[in-house]
Amino acid sequence: MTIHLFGKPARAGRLVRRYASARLEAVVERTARRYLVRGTVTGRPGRIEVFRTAAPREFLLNNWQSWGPMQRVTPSTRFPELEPIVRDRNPYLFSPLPDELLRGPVSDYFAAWDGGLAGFLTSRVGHPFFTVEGADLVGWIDYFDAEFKDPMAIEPLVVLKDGSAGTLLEEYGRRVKRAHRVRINPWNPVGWCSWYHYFGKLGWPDVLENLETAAGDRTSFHFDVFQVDDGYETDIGDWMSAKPGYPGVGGLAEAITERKFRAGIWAAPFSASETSRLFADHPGWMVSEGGRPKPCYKGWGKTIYALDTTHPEVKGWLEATFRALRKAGFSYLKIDFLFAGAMTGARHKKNVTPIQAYREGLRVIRRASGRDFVLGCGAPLLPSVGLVDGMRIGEDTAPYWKTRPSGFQGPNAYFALRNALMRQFMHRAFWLNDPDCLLLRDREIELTRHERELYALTAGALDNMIVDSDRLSLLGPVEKGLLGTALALRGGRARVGGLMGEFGEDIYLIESRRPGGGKARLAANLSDAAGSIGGRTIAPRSALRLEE
Ligand code: 9PG
Repeated sequence: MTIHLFGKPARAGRLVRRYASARLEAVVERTARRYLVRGTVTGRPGRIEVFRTAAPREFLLNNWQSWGPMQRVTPSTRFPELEPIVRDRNPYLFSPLPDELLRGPVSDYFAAWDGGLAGFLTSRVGHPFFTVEGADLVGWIDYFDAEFKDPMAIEPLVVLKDGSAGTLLEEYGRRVKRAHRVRINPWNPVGWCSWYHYFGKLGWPDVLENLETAAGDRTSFHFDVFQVDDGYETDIGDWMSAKPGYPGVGGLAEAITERKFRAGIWAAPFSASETSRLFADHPGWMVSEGGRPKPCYKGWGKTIYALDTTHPEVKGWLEATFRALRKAGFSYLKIDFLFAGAMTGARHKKNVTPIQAYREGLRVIRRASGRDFVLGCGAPLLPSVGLVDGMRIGEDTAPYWKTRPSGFQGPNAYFALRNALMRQFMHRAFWLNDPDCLLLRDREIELTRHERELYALTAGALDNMIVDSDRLSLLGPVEKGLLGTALALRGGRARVGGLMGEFGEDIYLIESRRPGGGKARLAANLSDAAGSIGGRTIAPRSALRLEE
């Protein structure tokens, strides 16, 4: 692989580059199997080319945030061919980069293929990404319009060769872990979440009913945490104010902790809706453009603005809000729509990149949350490493496999599960992976029994977080048994084979080294055709446990 670094053939040693308005100094270390590039930049670098090589015929592309895909692409894959999650209304959701860059494939943070990987180890200041230019794969760091008076460390780049894409991703994961000194929370949660049965219509009686059911059968449900999702709050931004019919945010936590569960709550802490009290009281707290709050995205039928996390009063408010939630009794905090904190726009602090601003906000939440469990969602991935305990690593699951009965194409169980397989290398390296909820019910659902089993067993074999989202009274012995089986599969060191299509399109093999020795193997067929691994046939959309 011929490599160019900062526009010239790569060689070990020091290098200096002068740009129109910036200066870069770097050190390139080289060993037989890798390059490591570190350095500093001063001035106003804008978008700088770091890396260039011949584009591989196929590679694994990664999107910058939780809900975006990781998927196998070719250099000619066009951006709109990517997963059809609701991106039309909210283009910003999928990238902090301007539209003209998004016509071809854009891979954020890293690109991996059989035989090679190029990946940035951090995103603390800049946004690192890869594009395809003609026949080249090009790695960039975007510094937006920030200016650095003093030398600023660039995001280190590692280039690895020799090995399958899967093996190289695991090595990249270990290096990212080391670069952030990540400490993995010893508690790998098991819990319940309200969203995928009740969605926004969650009422207080629903909460009580499920609490009673969970508390009444602890041996089947095994839940440590009971998490109330979106639906309890009066508006986006007003997190301490529960809807009429609820006993208040404090009463909600109390009802849960009284029944000896950890209480979990959902919030979108960097978002404020146009109708919220937060926005009415503090329009000056929002990221702005032309002196006015800049709309960030549409949601809940409203315009949503992004909080300026560099503003001292916003930091004070974030700190106070999370301390208040914990004081009320919550100790599991699902923080969602976090990408809003990294929107481009004008902020109180000048000369910070959107990524620095995002991390300032997330650090406040991390500090205010102490040792309680923080679950990131809708979050820029690499900038969050080291600041959250768990992370959603795919888009939302759904009570149907690919298409809604209405024909609507959007988030679905298939995309969610595929991302969990693709991003397994992040598990216990970046954080604990949240593959999104298990849906086990056999009524009020479009998933077949095999599809539900496939999801649950895969999440278990991957050793991921396990959170069920059902009306619990709908679960019978079979469904409860499946939850138990999924949980029993956890606890091993799991790796995924098949990321480059080795076993056929959308067929994966999970190999899990058990703590006491021995290996468990699960074949996961996400495709619509039968497949085979080691002579065993695996039916479409189903999982098969292979003997040790
Ligand atoms: C609550 C939900 C759940 C879910 C989260 C997140 O693009 N969109 O319009 C979009 C809407 C909702 C969404 C993701 C994307 O889901 O992932 O688990 O908490 O919010 O509103």
